Amino acid sequence: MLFKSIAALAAVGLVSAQTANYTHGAAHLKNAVGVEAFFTFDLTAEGMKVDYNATGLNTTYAILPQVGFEYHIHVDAVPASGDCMATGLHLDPLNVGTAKPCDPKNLTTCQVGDLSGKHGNILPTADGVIAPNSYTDSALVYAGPASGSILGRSVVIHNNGTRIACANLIVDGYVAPSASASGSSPSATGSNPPKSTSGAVKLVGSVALSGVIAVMMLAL
Ligand SMILES: *[C@@H]1O[C@H](CO)[C@@H](O)[C@H](O)[C@H]1NC(C)=O
Ligand SMILES: *[C@@H]1O[C@H](CO)[C@@H](O)[C@H](O)[C@H]1NC(C)=O
Ligand SMILES: *[C@@H]1O[C@H](CO)[C@@H](O)[C@H](O)[C@H]1NC(C)=O
Ligand SMILES: *[C@@H]1O[C@H](CO)[C@@H](O)[C@H](O)[C@H]1NC(C)=O
Ligand SMILES: *[C@@H]1O[C@H](CO)[C@@H](O)[C@H](O)[C@H]1NC(C)=O
Ligand SMILES: [Cu+2]
Repeated sequence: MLFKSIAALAAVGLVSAQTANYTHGAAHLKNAVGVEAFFTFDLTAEGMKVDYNATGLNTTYAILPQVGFEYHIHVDAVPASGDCMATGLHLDPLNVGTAKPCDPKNLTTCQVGDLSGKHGNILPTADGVIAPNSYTDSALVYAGPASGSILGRSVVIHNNGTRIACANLIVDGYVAPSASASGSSPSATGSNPPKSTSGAVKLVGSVALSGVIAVMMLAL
């Protein structure tokens, strides 16, 4: 029993030790009719720096050109089929929901994944170009899979609600847990409350080492 719980702690710690070092991720969206967008996510001392640019968001798409396009981090990865509808809801580990619109002046009203709600819609020029731009968002983290991190997620662009392009957020060094590893799936957040394991996952670094040592000692 003791061994089991220490082993579990060590496993959690190991996951955190691996995730603690992630600093760079990127999503490259491309759809069948010429929309192409790049988003990069770089961890800095100030928070997550998001850089982006896009082409092809022209009048073919701009149902509401004056409003531009919404985009979000969605909880689930894009399946092999490329179906953006399969990416689930916005990343929302604090369960803010969408009943009230996101007020960028009061971030507690915004879902973590609602990037356009917090930072504004992307507004293309008449020829469909989004010039390179960036901002820093400290709500975005590369922490453990159950903590609302952006590991294993996707980026989706909408046109007046309709999902027009999506891509996985590929994080350097991160390999998504296999489908069989149930319970630690990145899709665990969404609009649901964070899983009860999320507190444990926040025990990072030192716990990993002490847990490993404890297991090694017990195993002797
Ligand atoms: C994380 O970074 C530290 C310091 O650079 C390094 O020693 C460690 O091996 C890295 N861990 C992983 C899992 O890459
Ligand atoms: C919109 O972009 C697509 C893809 O680049 C292009 O084929 C089309 O001609 C463009 N339409 C306009 C009105 O610029
Ligand atoms: C758009 O972003 C990608 C990825 O960061 C970059 O390689 C590319 O040069 C950027 N395009 C422009 C026009 O800046
Ligand atoms: C921010 O939004 C929350 C949730 O709706 C609300 O309780 C709080 O009063 C708001 N704060 C400000 C300063 O408006
Ligand atoms: C935008 O979406 C809303 C809600 O679905 C819909 O009522 C409206 O007609 C759409 N606007 C356009 C210009 O298609
Ligand atoms: Cu979305």
